[in-house]
Amino acid sequence: MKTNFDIVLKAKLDDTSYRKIAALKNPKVTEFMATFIEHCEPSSVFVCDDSEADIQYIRDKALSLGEEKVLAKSKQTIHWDAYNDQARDKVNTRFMVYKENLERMKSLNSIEHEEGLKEIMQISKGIMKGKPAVVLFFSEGPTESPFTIPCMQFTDSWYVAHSELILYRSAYSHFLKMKEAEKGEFFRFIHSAGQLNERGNTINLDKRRIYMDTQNNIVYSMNNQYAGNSIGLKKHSMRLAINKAGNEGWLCEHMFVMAAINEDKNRKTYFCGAYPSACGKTSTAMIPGEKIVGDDIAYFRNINGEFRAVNVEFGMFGIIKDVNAKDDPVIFENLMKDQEIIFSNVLMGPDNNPYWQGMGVDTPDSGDNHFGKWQKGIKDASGKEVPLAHSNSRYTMRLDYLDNIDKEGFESKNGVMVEGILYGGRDSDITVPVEESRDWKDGILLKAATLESETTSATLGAEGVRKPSPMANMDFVSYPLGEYTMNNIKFGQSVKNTPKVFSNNYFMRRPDGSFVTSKLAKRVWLHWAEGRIHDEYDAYETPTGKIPMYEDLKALFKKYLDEDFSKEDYTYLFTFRCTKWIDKLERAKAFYAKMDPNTPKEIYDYWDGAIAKIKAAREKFGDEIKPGCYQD
Ligand code: SPV
Ligand code: MN
Repeated sequence: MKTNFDIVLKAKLDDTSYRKIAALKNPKVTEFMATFIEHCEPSSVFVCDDSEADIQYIRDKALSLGEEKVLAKSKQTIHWDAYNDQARDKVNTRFMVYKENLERMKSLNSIEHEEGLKEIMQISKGIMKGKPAVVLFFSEGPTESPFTIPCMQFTDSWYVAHSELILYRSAYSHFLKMKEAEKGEFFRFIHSAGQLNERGNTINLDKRRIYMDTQNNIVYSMNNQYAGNSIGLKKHSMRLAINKAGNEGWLCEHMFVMAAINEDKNRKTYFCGAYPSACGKTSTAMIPGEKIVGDDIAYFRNINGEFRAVNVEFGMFGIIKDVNAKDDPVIFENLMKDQEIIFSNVLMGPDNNPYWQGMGVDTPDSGDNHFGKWQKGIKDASGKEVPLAHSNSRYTMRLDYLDNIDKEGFESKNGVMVEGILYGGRDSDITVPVEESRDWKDGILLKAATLESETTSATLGAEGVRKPSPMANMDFVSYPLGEYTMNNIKFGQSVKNTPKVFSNNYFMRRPDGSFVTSKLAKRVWLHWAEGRIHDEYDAYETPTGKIPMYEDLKALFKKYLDEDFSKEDYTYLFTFRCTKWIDKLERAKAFYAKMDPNTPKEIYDYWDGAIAKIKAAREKFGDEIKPGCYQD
């Protein structure tokens, strides 16, 4: 260890922590720690290994420092973020880009590298003064596997540390075992919640910055606490991984991993799925009767020619709004148990229990929440009524608490072989509930790249506006969209068992505005896709893919939901709407042109080909083509 680093570390680490770092014999770890100890000036630094004792130390510290409070059930805790720190700060999240790449990264929120570094170093100078900090080691994906990305987190938030210990696999021993050649290859995260008020919340939100250096694999996150801003291992790491994957020929996707279970046929088929927020991602991963591997982030690798995926995470950071006994029985039941869960930004009632919107129980009229002392009807400084919990309030929980977890897939070092990919958007009148793509490229360009979500009454602004959301990944794609889309195409074509690609849309409405099917119908669409993968159903052609036949769906509705699916609903749901599809493709073209002016011509040519095909179909069969009435 360099002597000056050694002096810095010895001044802030006790003997045990110092020995843990020395044992790693990793100069990059030492340098990172010493640099930010000197710069951020924490009062001490605790080094966490993989032991239960260390993890308990962190849980206790989050409580004694007031970042979390114990709830009525003693293993459950609650944490509040500042009133204006309740979601990802998109404006202040930027990529640090070297001058020569600024043009290429123009449409992604970027800052010139030197300028960004100067700003973030200024903001973080002495930011941890008087606060104890902690250093932790994690793995994205299973440890010691072909998927592993080792990560190091340095933070002064013990809530962040605690959350990460629930959400990721601890990997101090992985770092211990690293071979010399591997020691420089890991992601580094430095975070500070900054100065706190008496409630333990970040004061200097105007200086909230999240700066990502994808070239050196470091993320600097300052003056925030909301997990999407503070937790290095989640969306910061994801942006670094997307870039790394692009350079190395694999993929990091904003997807769940799950297994569809066909009991009659005794088979298990793995699916991954991307859905923009509020389009059914978690509820698809949690369909009753199926099995979950992960709900948010997946890595895909070609392993011996197979398309294989892992869930990057170990836990879930789920939206709690509308989780109730009826709609999400498995999660709800777990949230009611006395087990380790961090509730964030919900209400702590007078009985010290957590309460949230859409919980399906009577909720108290007062308590403590992200606003402070809360009473029903209370207004914030801008005169807006404060709800009992924020709509982005969450629970942080290990996945292996769930009894529908697919242990085999969850624990597999080589991931699972994926046979189906689902891209699910939200629109009330275009995309059919399930449609299979002709091939992989068609899937990426017509299903993934054209994904859209429609604004609802729950979001600000006008209702019914279609917002493009390619691969449901736009907030995290860390290099130009056209290149990323081409890498998606290439990856699927590089494997032997290219998965089948399907689109989903759970939100088709009748002209009177009512939904055509119940929330449970997603199980039927999934099982039709499962059957197609195993060559079981015939399908009708459409200009954009293949759709189910009525008799097959009728049988599936009966089998899985004991419902009689009517021919009228089928025809309405699966009608191909030519003009609407043409408009959708035009929106995708405009979005790509805006987001990446260098999008390859190949992509636009493909869409123009699809548009020409739909126009020809419209000529021949009319604007609305009923299922079975289209021919190529
Ligand atoms: C998402 O917004 O996609 C999330 C939550 O999974 S956050 O951690 O805020 O990104
Ligand atoms: Mn997510």
